[in-house]
Amino acid sequence: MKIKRVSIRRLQMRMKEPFETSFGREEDKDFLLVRVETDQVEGYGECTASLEPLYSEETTTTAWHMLTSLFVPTILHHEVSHPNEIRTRLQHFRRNHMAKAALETAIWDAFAKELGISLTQTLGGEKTEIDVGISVGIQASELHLLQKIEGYLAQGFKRIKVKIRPGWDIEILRAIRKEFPDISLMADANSAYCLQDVEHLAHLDEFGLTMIEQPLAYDDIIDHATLQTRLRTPICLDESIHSIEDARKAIAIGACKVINVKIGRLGGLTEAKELQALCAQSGIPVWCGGMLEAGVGRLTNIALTSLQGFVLPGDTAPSARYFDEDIIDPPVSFVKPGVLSVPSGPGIGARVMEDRVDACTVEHVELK
Ligand code: OSB
Ligand code: MG
Repeated sequence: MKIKRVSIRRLQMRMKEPFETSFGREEDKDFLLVRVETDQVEGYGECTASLEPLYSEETTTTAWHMLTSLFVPTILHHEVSHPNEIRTRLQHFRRNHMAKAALETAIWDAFAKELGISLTQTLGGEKTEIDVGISVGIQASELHLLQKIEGYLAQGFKRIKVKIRPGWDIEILRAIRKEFPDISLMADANSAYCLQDVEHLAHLDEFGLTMIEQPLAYDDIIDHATLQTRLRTPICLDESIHSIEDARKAIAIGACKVINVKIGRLGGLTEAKELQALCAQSGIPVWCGGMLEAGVGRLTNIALTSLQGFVLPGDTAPSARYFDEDIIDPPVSFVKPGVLSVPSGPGIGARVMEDRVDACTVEHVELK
C-alpha cells in the first residue's frame, strides 16, 4: 500500500458544555483531522492535541507543523506493507506523539479498509461490545456535580470518574459516597498535587475508589512510587506514560497499579496495543482513556478497547455527551445502557460526513 495523498484539516466544533480539569477549561474542540488516500481507499485519523499545551506540550499548531513539514513527507509515496512500520519510520523524530498518532491511526484505518475488514479485526480485537464509564469535569457547585452524576448513572454509565484538585476533592468525594455508596467511583487529579500532600491524599482511602489517576507531576514516575506505598487506593498513571519503556519502569518501581492507555499520548495504535500486552503480562489492568475526541478518534478508541486486555471501563462516552452533531454517521451511541457495540464495517466502521467536516474546517492543506 502507498499513501498518495494526505489532507490535513483544522476543525473547530462547539462542545455542549465546557470541560474543566485541574489544569484548565476546554470550551470548544480545536483539533486536526488527517485523511490519507491510497489507490483504493481513504483512511482517517484524529489528533488529540488541543489548542493550548495544558495536558501535554503538544498543540493543534505544533501538530500541524510536525505533520505537514516532517511526518507526512516521510511517509508519502513510500511503500507501507503494514501500519506497524509507521512507528519505526517516525522514530528518529523525538516525541510529538499526538501528531504521529494522527497519521498512524489514519494509516491503520486505510490498511483495514484495503483488506475490507474492521480496524478491530485488524488489531486482533475480539470483543463485540464494550462497557464505558464517564469522566465528569469540575462543576460550579457540589449540588451540580451530584445532579450530573445522578443523570449519568440513570443513563447506565458503568463507572464515574470525577476530576479533583485541591479544594475540590475530599468534601466532594464524601458527598458523592453519601448519595451513591455503592457505585464504581474514581478520581483524576491531572497532576494537581505533590508528594508533600501525602497526608491529605491518604484521606482518599476512605472512599473505596477503584483508583486515583495521575495525582502527582505530569513528568513524574518516582514520587508516584513513594506515594503508592502510603495509599491503599491504587494509583493509575496517565500523563507520565508515553511509551512501553515508561510503563516498564513505572511497573518495575511500583509507581502504579493501573494504566490509562491513550493512543495519542503513546504515539499510535502499535505502541498502545503492545503496551496493553505488556501490562497483561505484568498483571496491570488497563483501560482506554479519552481526550474529548470527535467521532474519528472515538471510533479508534473503541477499536482499541475491543482488545481483551482492556479489562476496565474506559472514558469513551457516546458522541452526544460532547457534541450536538458529530462528524461521523452513525454517531457513537449506546446499544444498551453503558454499553457500546464495536463496529464491524471496514476500518473505523462509520462514514465520515464530508459536508459536516467542511462546515467545521478553518484551515486545510493537501500534500501530494
Ligand atoms: O486526564 O483523562 C484525562 C480530557 C482531556 C484531557 C485529559 C483528560 C480528559 C478526560 C476526559 O478525562 C475523557 C473524555 O471524556 O474524553
Ligand atoms: Mg487523566
